[in-house]
Amino acid sequence: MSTSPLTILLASPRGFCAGVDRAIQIVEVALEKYGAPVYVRHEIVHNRFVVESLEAKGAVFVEELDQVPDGFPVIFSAHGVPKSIPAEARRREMLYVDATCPLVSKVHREAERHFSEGRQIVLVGHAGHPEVIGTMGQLPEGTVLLVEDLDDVAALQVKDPDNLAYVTQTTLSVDDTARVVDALRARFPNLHGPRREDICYATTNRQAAVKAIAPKVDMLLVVGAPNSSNSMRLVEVAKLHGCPASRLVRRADEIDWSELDGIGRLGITAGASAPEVLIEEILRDARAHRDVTVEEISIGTESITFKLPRILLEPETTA
Ligand code: 0CG
Ligand code: SF4
Repeated sequence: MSTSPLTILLASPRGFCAGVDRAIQIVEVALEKYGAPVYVRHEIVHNRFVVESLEAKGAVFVEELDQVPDGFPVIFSAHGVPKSIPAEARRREMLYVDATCPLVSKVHREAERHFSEGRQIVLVGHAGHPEVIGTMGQLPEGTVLLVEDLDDVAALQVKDPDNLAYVTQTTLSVDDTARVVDALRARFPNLHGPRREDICYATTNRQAAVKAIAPKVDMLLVVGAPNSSNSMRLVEVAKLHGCPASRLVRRADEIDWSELDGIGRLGITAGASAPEVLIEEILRDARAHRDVTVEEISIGTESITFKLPRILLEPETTA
């Protein structure tokens, strides 16, 4: 059987970031330390494969704290939680571990600092995303104004234009956010906030890697989940930078290889919550259908790692 050649360009960096790595490790270490079940509020990261692997080890995923019975440990997902959640956990004397990414916590502290300095805060982000709910929930209800796009900036009503600060979601499109922040600065020249935005290194690097590959391929697959903000942004970036035939795939079994018959060059990347084994699965299937050559296109390396929360490192005290 002769198979036609397919060149796969693999983006690098791709896949797990330091915050995702840490969050998954938190669940694993908590399971070892406390024993199953350990409850997790919201998907620890936005990936079904990760969630199901942890479920197999004894993690139980819920959406709200009131679904966790008294007396069991609970972990908060990497996306962050409103202040009311740990407050409620303390009230119920629950043992909780916060797996919020340190780069999301940094944005929470920025928002709090601006608020304590008397500024009103604008959050650039996507309504309804758990990170946005968590960041807004760092401050009293109604104090953070959410803007999603340029129209929202134009319509924004603020208390005092000279006493305004902004923060952003960490997983946005770098280019779209630059436009929104420019528009904010144009309307409010005394706007306080980061020089550019609060988009994390992982989001920035994965978008840059996609920009390097998109113009060179006929189709680009982003391995990730539809509720993963950073993954969905990679699909958009690829489409805007030379590869209109870009799409999200959750698993290898979603790919119909007969549809790829005319494709000679295929780009592949993965969102920050998608494990590398899902890419390996796709490469294995690709080799079954085509004569594959893999080239990795790297725009740089990442070396950042985050420590586990202290509570997991301390020996368990017995009464
Ligand atoms: O990209 P978002 O914020 O939706 O999260 P995901 O779980 O996909 O990845 C990084 C984290 C946390
Ligand atoms: Fe942290 Fe960025 Fe990873 Fe989110 S995508 S967990 S902010 S490093």
